[in-house]
Amino acid sequence: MEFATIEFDLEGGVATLALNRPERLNSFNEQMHQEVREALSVVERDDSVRALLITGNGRGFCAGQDLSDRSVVPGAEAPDLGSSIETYYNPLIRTLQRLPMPVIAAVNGVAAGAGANIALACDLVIAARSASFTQAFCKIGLVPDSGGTWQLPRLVGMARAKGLSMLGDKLSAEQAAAWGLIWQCVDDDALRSTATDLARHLATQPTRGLALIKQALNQSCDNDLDTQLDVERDLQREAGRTEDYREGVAAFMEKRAPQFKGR
Ligand code: T3D
Repeated sequence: MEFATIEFDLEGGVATLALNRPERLNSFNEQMHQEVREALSVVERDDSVRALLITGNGRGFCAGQDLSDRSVVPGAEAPDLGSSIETYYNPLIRTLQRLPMPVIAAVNGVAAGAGANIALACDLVIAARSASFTQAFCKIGLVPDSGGTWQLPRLVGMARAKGLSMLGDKLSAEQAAAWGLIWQCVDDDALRSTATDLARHLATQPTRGLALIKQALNQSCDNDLDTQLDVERDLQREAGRTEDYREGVAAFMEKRAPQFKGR
């Protein structure tokens, strides 16, 4: 598929989506929102896709909203940012959470504003050592969006969530990994291969089981233990009915490598 603002590729069960407006640090304009949405709808509909990798081209991962699309000249009517969030950012975050497969963010450079929180909405975040995360919203009078106010306290605790959100300082990839904000920080030249290897590995695993793990963990933050035990029972019931579960047990008993199909 041909796009102007992203690169999108399907190979060996892995979909790779690279944000591709490097001259603007891959910030989002409407066209990029539309194209990302279209690519993700392909991922959602295509049963052969078993892992999604999101990255950015150039020296940034994503700088959030393209601010040059926001008219702030004196006398201009204030833009309805709520409408932008409702139309674009919230559906994007909901899609990433809903996708029944692991979503990996390979953060190649600065991730700012919504760009940081789109990365954090992915299931596994790997960042290059030179990358950084900034909740840049406060510097222009805005509130962290794209799920930032939900993710941050859960990932790093309220004290750090408030510091990150109210100061907007850049957090290095190393610090982000040390704080548990992300899964892993790797050397710059190893980012793409590490993320691709991980995506390829996951695409050979029991994908439906992984999707159920994602569902269980995403729900857990809002549930008490009793409710979550019920969630686990129901999802385990579903997992136990998959072909991959049967294959996993059979392979274990026969002392051979399993061949998972994602069914
Ligand atoms: O509006 C709505 O729809 C509501 C939703 C909002 C969601 C949001 O994401 S709001 C937050 C928007 N993002 C920001 O506030 C971040 C703005 N960018 C920065 O603070 C810095 O650029 C960075 C910290 C990300 C990186 O700094 P640095 O020094 O590495 O790069 P730079 O020189 O600032 O940027 C390089 C170029 O990209 C530059 O263009 P130029 O001068 O070379 O022609 C810069 O203007 C451009 N750029 C970077 N970020 C944006 C951008 N252009 C438009 N929009 C951007 N967000």
